Amino acid sequence: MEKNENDLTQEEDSQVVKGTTRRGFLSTMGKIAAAAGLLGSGAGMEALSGCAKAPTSTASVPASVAKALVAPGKWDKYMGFWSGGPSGEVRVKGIPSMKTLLRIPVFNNDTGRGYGLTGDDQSEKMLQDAGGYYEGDTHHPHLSYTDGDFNGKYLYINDKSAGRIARIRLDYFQTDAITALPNVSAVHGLATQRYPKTGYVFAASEFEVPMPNDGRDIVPTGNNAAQTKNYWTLLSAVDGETMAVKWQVMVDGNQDNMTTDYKGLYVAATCYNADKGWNVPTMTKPPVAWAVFVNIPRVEAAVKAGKYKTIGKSSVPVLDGRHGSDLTYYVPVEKDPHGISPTPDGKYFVANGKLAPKVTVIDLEKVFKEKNPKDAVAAVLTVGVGPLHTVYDGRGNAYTTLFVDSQMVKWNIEDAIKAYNGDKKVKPIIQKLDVQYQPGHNAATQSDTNKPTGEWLVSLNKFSKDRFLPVGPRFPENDQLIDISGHKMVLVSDNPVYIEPHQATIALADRIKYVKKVYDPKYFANHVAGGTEGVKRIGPHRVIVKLTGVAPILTPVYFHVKEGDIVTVIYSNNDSVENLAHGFNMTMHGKNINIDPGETKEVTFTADRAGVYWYFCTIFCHALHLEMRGRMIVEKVPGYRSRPIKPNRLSGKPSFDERFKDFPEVGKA
Ligand code: RUQ
Ligand code: CUA
Repeated sequence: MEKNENDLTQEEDSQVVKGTTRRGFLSTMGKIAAAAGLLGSGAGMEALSGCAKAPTSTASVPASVAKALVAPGKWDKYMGFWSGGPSGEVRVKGIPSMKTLLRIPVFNNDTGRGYGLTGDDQSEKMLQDAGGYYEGDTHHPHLSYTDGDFNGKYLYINDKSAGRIARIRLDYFQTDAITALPNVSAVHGLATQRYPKTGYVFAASEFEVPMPNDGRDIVPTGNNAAQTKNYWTLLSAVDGETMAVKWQVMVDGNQDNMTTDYKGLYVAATCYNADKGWNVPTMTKPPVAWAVFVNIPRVEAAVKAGKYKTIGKSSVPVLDGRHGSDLTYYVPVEKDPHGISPTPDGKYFVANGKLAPKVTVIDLEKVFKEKNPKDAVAAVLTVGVGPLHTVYDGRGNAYTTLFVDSQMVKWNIEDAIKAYNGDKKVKPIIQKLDVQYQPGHNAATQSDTNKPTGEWLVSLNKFSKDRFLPVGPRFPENDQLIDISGHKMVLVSDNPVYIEPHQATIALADRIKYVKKVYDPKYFANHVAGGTEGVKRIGPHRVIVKLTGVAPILTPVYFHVKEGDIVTVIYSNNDSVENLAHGFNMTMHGKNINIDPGETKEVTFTADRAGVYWYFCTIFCHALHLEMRGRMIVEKVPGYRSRPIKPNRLSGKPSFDERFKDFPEVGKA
């Protein structure tokens, strides 16, 4: 990273400790925390502020900090959905407390939740059917809509690592569908139709590839312009209910982020790398790229009229939306625009310049109408260096992250338009607030709807640097909570986060209205009723074990199989009590699942070594939770070549490399 004004020298650092720089925030926070009773003693105070003496108790708790405290037993007003980057998951948070409520596995393997390759059969199959990858890169979570506001049914998320999108049901908060898109290699931007409802889920593919990508268009001499000229990206539309791919539009450039309007007419994607470069100099050379608008009704009409092609083995209609098509409209934006989002009044899209210190306001009344797309630009405003994403408070103001400047800038949309039109009196920029450090996305309460509440803003900072106790070379990121209810933004809290959220979306908790706390067993065709448990051989090497859990009783407590049997355990949690989950772990077979109350799950493994293997409950469910266990007895089969015991399991050799030579021996440090 280049050094910027927010990187502190040692001298500045000591000033911070004394509270004499603008970074005196640290010690201010200490006073606040002490006054709020968050720190038990002067010693705690010392750790936070670096002051030897505890401050006097005259400091009062700022209203913003007090407002963000959610007392024990109380609930947050908002529910936020965070992506997890290469962790492949989605996280659910309470806002303003910033407490993480749940992690939802999506494109990953999660041994805690028993999801994926080492988990239950259904999630493993879902990932297998969508390409067979057990990792993903989640960036952009978007909720489903009715009439421009969240309807609480679904959350959708992209996978940048394999051209997939997934859906999470918001009754059970679990991933229920993954769609692999044809002809694309990476989905970055994702957006849901806001009106009249979702409707379509749109996916913007980022990395250009030959179409189809089957070995054609490969120039033997390696990376060169002649080769990349034949690469393309597609903007895909998926039905949000059936998760079927409906159509794809080929566009120019490579797509980045995307968004939809509040009338159901347009989806637009920003583009960087307008000239199809293949390395940093060639990708960043063009001074202007664009936001490409796709006209949804026109595409639908073209599909109906059969004006499309198909690519390779896929039967999905692909329409040509490259320059010159009447399906698309390319609005120029300086320089390599990144984030794009609709103002809540439905009038504009704001595109953020990334490599230009500017935001571009695009008038939605003028797209597809002005002959020259340049004339659809309502304003260009210089905001600061590295603008990436913009959100709104519903009072006419926008908040843009400045990655390089490490700031959040608040600006007024109509004033920006007036200034652009020559009004010298207006000052569109209201405030710049330092954030710690390098923000990517931001998220504000209900900002993604036509009913923003303008209460809280979160800055999703990519670097935390000096903000937390050191934990080795892997730093947490820093999500900062900011009060935006007043004229000025006020920083309220720092929150360390694990790798690596991109976007978040924050809904009033009452919008997420279908939440269920137990499963109804009748939805499971394979439900195991009490009294029907048992072992059944259904083939020479195929065994089904029906199991039930009712805390703390597991039935059966043992079963016999033969070496080489493929065993499927069907486990019904027959506790119908809220919050009473069981786990099922088959020792030394690499499988663990969770079964929530009322739920039935299946897990399949090969009993490939004779012996006794205990299975046990992995969720602390009862005072006799430890006793909730049983045995799988695997009988020897003469001639069967069992799974070998790996030698390193006996030697327990530590991993070792040169860097540990410096590590002090215990007692000698
Ligand atoms: S995009 S900040 Cu996917 Cu901005 Cu990450
Ligand atoms: Cu069931 Cu622990």
